[in-house]
Amino acid sequence: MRPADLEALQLRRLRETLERVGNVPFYRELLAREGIRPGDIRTLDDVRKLPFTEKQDLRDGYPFGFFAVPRAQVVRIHTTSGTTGKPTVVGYTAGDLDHWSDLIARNMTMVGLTADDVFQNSVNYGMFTGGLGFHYGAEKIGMTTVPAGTGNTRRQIEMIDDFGVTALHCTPSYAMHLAEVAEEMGSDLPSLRVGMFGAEPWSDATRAELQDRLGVAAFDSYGLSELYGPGVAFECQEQDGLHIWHDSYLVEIVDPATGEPLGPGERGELVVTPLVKEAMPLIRYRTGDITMLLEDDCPCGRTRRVARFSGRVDDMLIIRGINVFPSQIEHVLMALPEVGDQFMVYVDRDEHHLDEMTIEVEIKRQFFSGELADLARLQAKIVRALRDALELRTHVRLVEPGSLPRFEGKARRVVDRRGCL
Ligand code: DLL
Repeated sequence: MRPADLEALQLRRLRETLERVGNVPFYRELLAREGIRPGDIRTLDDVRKLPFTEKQDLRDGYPFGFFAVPRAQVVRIHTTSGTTGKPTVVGYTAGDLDHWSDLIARNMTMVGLTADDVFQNSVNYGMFTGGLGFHYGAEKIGMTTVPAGTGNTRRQIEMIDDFGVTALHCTPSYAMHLAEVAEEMGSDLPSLRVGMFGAEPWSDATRAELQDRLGVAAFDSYGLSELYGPGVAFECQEQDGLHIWHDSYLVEIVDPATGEPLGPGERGELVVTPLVKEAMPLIRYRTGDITMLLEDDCPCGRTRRVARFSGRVDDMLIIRGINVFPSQIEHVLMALPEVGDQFMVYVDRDEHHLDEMTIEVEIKRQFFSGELADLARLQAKIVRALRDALELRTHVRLVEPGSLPRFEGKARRVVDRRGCL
């Protein structure tokens, strides 16, 4: 689309969204309080006149308080994968499901998949949006779809081999585990060529490792249940930033502390106004996810991208006054050749009320010699690499390969025990 046509479409859809949220008491009251009418939105920049919607607002509306259509028109619900309290419920009309699967189909087409591919969907098929979301997108482009779900990893490897699976979708954590089990089984998965990984942050070092061990081109996939699920942003074959479907999502990056807009190249919180959602339209939804708009155009010819996500605003650990994202730790560890696939991070407060970070790191079998001097040298090397990147002294404990937990869905690698004293 020409940029002017795209902007006109976005503006029209933004106004329609404002009309639709009028059916939700929360928004009716909020917009009345702020004195905003749909007619006040004359340009796309006017979106900044609108208030944000926060995750807590959605929680307060549990279960169906944010539905903008009668319940009879809601044909499916999913929930967010929060760990504490009640989840957020998301509703879909038949039109929403059609639009959502269309977005996923576009993403898969963007990375070169067609009806000739065999697709294995190795994520949870329950309330998590990754399962049914990718499933219907894949069927829409006519791929032969294997609804594998998670678990029974050896069987998953057999299916990839027996069915000639060419494209795989799972979390990067589970992809690591699949690679490990395939190696144990002596299969190098010759049919696989595309991996679509997402639902959690992962680094370029992990990408390099997955591409090498699974023999795929690995693409990053981003989304969240509140905005349908996966399909909000996706990498193209350049593997350099994620494209957003601007006909469906209006994006802003804001300073998480002040809410003020940030320009290209400035990292902040992604705020999204979905432009086509019917059952649960939202205004300026604060995703909590940290990224930035990229300045240059992508060689693929599609416009505007965001950088890979460095984590969530609320994932950031503050250790002795220093901000640390778990993704930075992953980046350092995965770039070290001796380090295996898995690590865990523990944060404690010592008797002097100082924060201590301990990182358990699995070492690759060939480096786990049992020679104490070698292990001590390796431990010192890891401590140094972490200190250089994080500007923080950490404790590193080397552990045997296979001893840390494996994750089938999203990994939970950080255990913050500071509140437990
Ligand atoms: O994780 C939807 C999804 C499924 C995305 C499959 C991609 C693939 P939720 O369970 O609601 O939805 O969790 C959404 O996960 O706010 C981010 O914090 C995180 N997240 C998702 N994708 C990425 C990614 C699904 N590619 C939350 N990089 C989001 C970093 C991600 N974080």
